[in-house]
Amino acid sequence: MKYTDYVDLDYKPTRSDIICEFYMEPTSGVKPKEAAGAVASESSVGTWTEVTKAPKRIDKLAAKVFYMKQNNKKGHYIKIAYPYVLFEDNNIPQILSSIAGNIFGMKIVDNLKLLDIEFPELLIKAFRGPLYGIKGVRKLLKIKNRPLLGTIVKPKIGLNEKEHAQVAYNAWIGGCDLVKDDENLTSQSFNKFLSRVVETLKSRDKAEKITGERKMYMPNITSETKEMLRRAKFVKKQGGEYVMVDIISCGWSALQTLREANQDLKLVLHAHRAGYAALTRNPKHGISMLVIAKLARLIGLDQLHIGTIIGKMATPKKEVIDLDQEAEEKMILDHRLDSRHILEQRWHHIKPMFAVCSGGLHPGHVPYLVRHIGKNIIIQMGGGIHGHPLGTLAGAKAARQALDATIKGKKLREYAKTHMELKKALEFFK
Ligand code: CAP
Ligand code: MG
Repeated sequence: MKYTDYVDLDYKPTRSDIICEFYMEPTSGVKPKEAAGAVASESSVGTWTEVTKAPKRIDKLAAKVFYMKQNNKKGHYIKIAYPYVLFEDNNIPQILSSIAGNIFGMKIVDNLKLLDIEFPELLIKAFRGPLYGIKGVRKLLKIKNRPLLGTIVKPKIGLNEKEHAQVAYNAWIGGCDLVKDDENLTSQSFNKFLSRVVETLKSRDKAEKITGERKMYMPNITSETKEMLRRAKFVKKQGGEYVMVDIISCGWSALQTLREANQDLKLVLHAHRAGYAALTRNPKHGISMLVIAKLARLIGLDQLHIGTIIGKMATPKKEVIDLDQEAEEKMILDHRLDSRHILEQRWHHIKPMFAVCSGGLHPGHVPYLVRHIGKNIIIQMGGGIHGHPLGTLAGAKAARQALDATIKGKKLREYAKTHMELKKALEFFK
């Protein structure tokens, strides 16, 4: 088959096809159909030249470009349908090696970005999805429908175990529901994982007694896979309910192993996405955050950082939170659009996932986040709490006051008149 044989704009995908949408820029001198066919060929059964005497039946396994729309002078949106048999059930690495593998490096395209994957129910059935999901987390925390408030212990690195536990304690007493380790804190010489977990869970138990609220600690287990499982088991044994993992650094295979182990561990899995922007940030090349979010939900993490639109990390608005018209139509293809962000939309048996908004946030941002992303979110502030002029305890109080005000429909400035910590925060974080 020649590259252009992989293009069939009359093809109607079957219910069992996997459908991938790409943004593609053919290299100069190459016709769009030739480039699109090359992407479909290389990501399914073909290569740069015909294979002599290949069994004819293999042509039936070829992926098909069934949609092409020029989007600008060089760029095209293309959709490719892949026969389900090309993929192995429950094997994310293999799926990505196909539809997100060699094709990014092909000379025939100058740019290529995998924007979305629509999985058929046949493939979705092979995955467990989140163990807790939004409902399970809310039940655990006994928080019915307001956003959850979290913080990241700061300084992100350098505190010893007791100092870490003290910062966490102040954040919980001030009003945070969740406290997490930062993405690059694991088990360094100055702060060993095991003793940090013991110290911080002791603080957590004290904070629960004093506040009468459930408080959760999310220790970062990111490490080699077997070690990660050992650390998760330790957390469970110590009475912890959560672990956090850097999903991009650990890799999809490790996440699938962790999710399998979690059938017995029954921990809430918090997905930090450090490193994601190496894949997603270039709007013309790489893999979208939407794809990363779908894979994380399919595998079965319970909570995922998705950006904040307003914070310090750049997250193109339409990718995961505000679906634009075309994206909304696409969403309706595989499930009814019944919410504002992809992680909580209905998806066969796969439970909805909590969206985590974090990165450069402070109490003044709370109304905007709730207005634009809804209540099924976790609002996390690191510097926005520990950078408060009166310190962590006041910072956590200010964040909780901002959340209380928003839920009560009160303007922050109004509420700040009777809540000193929030007043200070609004003055300080301009
Ligand atoms: C936030 C954070 C998170 C970012 C990651 C940080 O701290 O701890 O890792 O939120 O970005 O290290 O930057 P601040 P994202 O609140 O002090 O910014 O959530 O977009 O993946
Ligand atoms: Mg961080």
